[in-house]
Amino acid sequence: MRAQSRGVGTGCERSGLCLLADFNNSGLISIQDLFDYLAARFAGDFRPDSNRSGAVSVQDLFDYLAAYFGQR
Ligand SMILES: [Ca+2]
Repeated sequence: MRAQSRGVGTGCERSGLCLLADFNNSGLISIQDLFDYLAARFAGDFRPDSNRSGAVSVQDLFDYLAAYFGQR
């Protein structure tokens, strides 16, 4: 699915215009986004804070999966 992202490094993740499921800001939602999300999560990165609560919890994983499978 084509996302509304403008690509890596464009700052769309800060503007809120990116789709949550397009974790790597490639402009596409693919299985690589899921892998990148999980890799970041297990690396202790802050980006998997899908619901922007300020902490990474299991709810973030559920929220990301809902976005991923909902293509949003
Ligand atoms: Ca992507």
